[in-house]
Amino acid sequence: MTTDLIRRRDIDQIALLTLANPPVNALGRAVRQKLAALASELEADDSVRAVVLTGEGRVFVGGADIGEFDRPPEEPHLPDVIAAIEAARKPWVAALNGAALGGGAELALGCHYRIFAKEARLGLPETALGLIPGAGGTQRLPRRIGLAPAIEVITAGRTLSANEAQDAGLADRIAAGDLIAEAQAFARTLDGPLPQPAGAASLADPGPAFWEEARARIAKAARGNPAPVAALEAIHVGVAEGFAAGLRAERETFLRLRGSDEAAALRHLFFAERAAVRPAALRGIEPAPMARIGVIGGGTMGSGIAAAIAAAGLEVTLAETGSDALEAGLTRVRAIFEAQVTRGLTDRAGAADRLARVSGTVGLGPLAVCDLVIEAVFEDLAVKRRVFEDLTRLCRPDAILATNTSYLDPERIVAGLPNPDRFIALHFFSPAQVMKLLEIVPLAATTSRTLATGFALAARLGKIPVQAGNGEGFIGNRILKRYRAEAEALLFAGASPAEVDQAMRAFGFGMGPFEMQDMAGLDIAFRAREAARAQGQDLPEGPGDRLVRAGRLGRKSGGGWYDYAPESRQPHPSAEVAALIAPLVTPRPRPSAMEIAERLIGAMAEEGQRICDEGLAQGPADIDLVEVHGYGFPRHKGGPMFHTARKGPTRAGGPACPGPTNADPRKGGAAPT
Ligand code: 3H9
Repeated sequence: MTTDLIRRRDIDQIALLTLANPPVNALGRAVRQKLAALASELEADDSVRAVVLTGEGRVFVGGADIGEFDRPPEEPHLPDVIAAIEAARKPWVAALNGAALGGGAELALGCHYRIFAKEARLGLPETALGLIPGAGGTQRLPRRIGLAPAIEVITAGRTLSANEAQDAGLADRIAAGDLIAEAQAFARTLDGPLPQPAGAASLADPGPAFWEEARARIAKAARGNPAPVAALEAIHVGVAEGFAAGLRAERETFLRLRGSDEAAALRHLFFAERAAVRPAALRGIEPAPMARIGVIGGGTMGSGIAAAIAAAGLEVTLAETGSDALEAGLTRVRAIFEAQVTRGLTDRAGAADRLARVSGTVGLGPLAVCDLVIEAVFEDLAVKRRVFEDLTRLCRPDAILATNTSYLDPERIVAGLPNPDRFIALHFFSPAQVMKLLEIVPLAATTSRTLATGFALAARLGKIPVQAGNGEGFIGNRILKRYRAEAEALLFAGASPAEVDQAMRAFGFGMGPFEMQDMAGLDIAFRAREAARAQGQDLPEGPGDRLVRAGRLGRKSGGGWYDYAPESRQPHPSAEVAALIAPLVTPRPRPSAMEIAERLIGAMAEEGQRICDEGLAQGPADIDLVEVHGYGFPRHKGGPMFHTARKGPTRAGGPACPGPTNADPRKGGAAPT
């Protein structure tokens, strides 16, 4: 009921308003209506001297209701509600019990005073949704904390802790104990004139060079998302033309971006990511404990998985076959933590704590005490099978045993072994301490408890879990195979590797398919094709095969799809490759950059649709999550399924997936694609 969305309780002439709109006290229409009504009611109520505004639960206000952004804006608009509060003759004190984000931060900025709980924080993450703050954030924040810090908070979506907010002059105090009691006591002391509103301050214009440098730097970091630069422009208007003009520019830009493809794509991912973390089918199912985890194999993958586990605060034992291999694995783990210190992801003490949670063992014996063991050894059926035979003898019958295989059939790895209910495939992506994606593949006998443990591990490690059926390449590598085949087909149509790569960079990928193959090495996929041929599969000889046979394995051999000067990562178009491809080209109009990108994305979407039709993915949104979090698909394009459905099929046979919508499927809307 709307009357419950904000509770009012008056004590000693101080009105306490508690926003109670779970899960995050979002400022949906009914909340805005209620807040606007309360603002005028309180203004007229002579029994009230001051107002304390807080939120129920762990969040102050998580922002505007993102679910409303697919509909036209509805009155009362948030900027007007905030303006009414700011213009009140009585002091409003925001008591920040938790995160104040987006519209929540703007609401707090519109109040006359702000008191932070220790764990409270304030941020404007709108650009991550393809938007800019739309209720005064681009104008009030710079006037409160200064231009340069505000530009960083807004365009990079950085969140300020309570201490940082206090240092920046945003927090009037940080509560030492009971936030509400302290805020009420603070409100009782207020009887002088109200502080000047943010809009009364003007900002010195640092001049054109400042804005040009900022624009270039922010555009580069945004990688195709137009929102951060648009936020900068709104701030600029406010500096150059004043507060009122800045607010008008902000509102206009916010409304324009709200309807953009990029914002729709980012909202789609927002809801898809949250749906992926808590699958409805596993609600109420208790996962196995994860007090101690074992990882077998100290190579790049195993050491990355061990580092990710330790970084999440869990104990991990890394097992190898010999002491040299173990030492090499532990050295890799140490190097990962050192790199994290260099990049500011943790400090020295944090890295030492992480390392202290990693132990090593030669042989599998000490893994007997583990609740969960993840195997990441050489991609060879017999080797992996032996590991699982040993583990089933060694571990408790209820310990969860996972394989990290990419291409082998996990059923064959564990066939006939006892207690098959606890086997599962957990497919990490390299580097595992960085990549967000975790494909979770239940086998025929896997129970819900085992599956729930995979999801619980993902949540603990901060990964995005996607459940995949047990088909070759699961979801991601199957689409990758198709993507690469289409990229080669484009060569036959007359495009050069450089043109294909350039088109995909322009689309928003960090790297094109040929550069990527050169970096990873062409020989791995070649060996897989040769193995398939040996088993009788009819795979025609492609240009990739010819390159490997000519000794061009990628960067590591000095040449692949490109030439590389010794010690250089810089690719140069290769005459040898051009000569090799030339006889295969069928003369026809060469594809444009846009056609190249659309063909490659279309191929991904087609394969994704097939995977859905075969029941190997839970839905198109999961295909998008795999591509965005595992393969560098640009976030602001939403993933191949979202992009293709929004643009419509571009060629005959394009995927027939339902049109995308951002309605949250769990709230009665259609599925988000
Ligand atoms: C904005 O404010 C624009 C304004 O500038 C201008 C307006 C004019 N709306 O993340 P969680 C749902 S743009 C609707 O797992 P946590 C979420 O889908 C907004 N729903 O929780 C999930 O639903 P379910 C700027 C929202 O405790 C549930 O809440 N704000 C919203 O780990 C729990 O979410 C942001 O970008 C929302 N705003 O983290 C902040 N937020 O339970 C976005 C969440 O059905 N939100 N939901 O799966 C967050 O960052 C986190 O949710 C937060 C809590 C840190 C608040």
